[in-house]
Amino acid sequence: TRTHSFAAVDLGASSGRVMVARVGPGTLDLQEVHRFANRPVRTGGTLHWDVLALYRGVLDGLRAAGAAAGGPLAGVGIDSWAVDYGLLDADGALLGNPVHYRDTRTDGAPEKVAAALPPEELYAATGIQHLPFNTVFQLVAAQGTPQLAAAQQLLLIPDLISYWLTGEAGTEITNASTTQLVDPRTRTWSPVVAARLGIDLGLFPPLRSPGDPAGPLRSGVLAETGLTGPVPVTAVGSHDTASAVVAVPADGGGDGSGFAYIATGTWSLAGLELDRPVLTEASRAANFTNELGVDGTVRYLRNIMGLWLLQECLRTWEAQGDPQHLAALLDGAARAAPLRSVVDAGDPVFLAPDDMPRRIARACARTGQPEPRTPVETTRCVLDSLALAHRAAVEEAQALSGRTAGTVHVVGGGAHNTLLCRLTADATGLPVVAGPAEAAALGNVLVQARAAGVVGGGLAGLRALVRATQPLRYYRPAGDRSAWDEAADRIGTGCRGRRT
Ligand code: LFR
Repeated sequence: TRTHSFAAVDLGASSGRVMVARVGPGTLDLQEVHRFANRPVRTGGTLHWDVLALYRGVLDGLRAAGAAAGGPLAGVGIDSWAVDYGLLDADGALLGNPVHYRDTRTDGAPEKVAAALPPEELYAATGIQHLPFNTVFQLVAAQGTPQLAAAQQLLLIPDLISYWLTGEAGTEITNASTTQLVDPRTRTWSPVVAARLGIDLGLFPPLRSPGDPAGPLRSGVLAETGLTGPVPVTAVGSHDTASAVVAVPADGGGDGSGFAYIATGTWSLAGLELDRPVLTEASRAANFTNELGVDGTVRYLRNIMGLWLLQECLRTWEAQGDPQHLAALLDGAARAAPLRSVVDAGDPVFLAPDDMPRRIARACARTGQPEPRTPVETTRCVLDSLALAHRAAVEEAQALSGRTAGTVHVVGGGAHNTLLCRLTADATGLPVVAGPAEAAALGNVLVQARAAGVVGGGLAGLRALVRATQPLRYYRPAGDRSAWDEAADRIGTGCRGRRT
């Protein structure tokens, strides 16, 4: 059988990569062809994304993709982190560098929004968890700035890259849902929310769904990358988490008990796939989100601070002249005393870039636990805390949705982290299936390949292809579950969201 080569552009908070996959019936073979750093830049007190450096990385990656494919490229798809955007003027020129969601410009914006639209109503209309950096808060924070006044169009990050590659503008729906301006029941904009907050929905180009054409690469892009046209760009689940969930290797044919997933990386996104949103007050209180997924699904999940906690520790130690090797730290952490101290991995004190080991130590002290003193102890504290937060999210998602999960799938970069996977199995008391690590890129190419008619089927069919082709690792839960209950009690997260 013939295979076709598709390129996936996957932009993460710390690095971007371009991957090429050979896809055909029974074949899914992914290769990384280019990886580049994503280094935010602070100017004038504002933290920005260096979006032109990212675009250059995309162009370099597409050139490498063409070389690796050794034939025509059958398509390109783009996914990235959510919520952030660039503004364009009437000529389509970018107005300023997109602002990073970890920037402090949204301080005070949630209070301003709440005054115009109470959180209960905002949740009932959008089903999106409260994260202080949601696009609504960024837009309200930007109200009155000359840049927003001059803007004719708003493009979310993957849509901006797509626009530069093709000259055609659209708003992909899975990522649009993270703006907190979309109604998850109708899967279109909520005019009521926008009107109440003074947000002009006319800034957004028309909505697109995963699988929709997004235009061919422009001739200038073909010339710059050495690719032979035409090369179609296809809308995929352009929110990286939406693409990652497509590639969860779950067995659709099961016994009625469903699966939970944890998409790991800078964040851990832990929850369930549903066919309709849960918009109850209990769900809001537990801060669960109803982001839109591929094929009409809902990603019912909670954001957990994720491996950002560890990345930011590594950056701090390095800056303090005490650089650490991740492999050695994880080795040490695996042998360190378990559950000595834990922190709430959902606590917004960890959101902004800053001295992470100190913030972790202080959080431990505040809750009457021993402060981790060495990098190994801090690493163990982070991983125990993440596993504890994974457990809470998996359990509460089931309780709030009335669905059950018999397996936990860990996809994304954390699937390589043996200790994190083992602790997640122990904490949840459920078997963990770890992999694929490059779930976002795989979900990206699978949606393209299906749109091109190269593979068929619904999500179950795409997932069967992932299961049959990608290496996976299995972890059986072990140990004493009551130790995790006791640790959760120390930080008061054991029953978060189950209180009403
Ligand atoms: C993960 C992710 C999360 C989103 C966060 C910020 O990469 O996309 O899903 O909440 O980044 O955009």
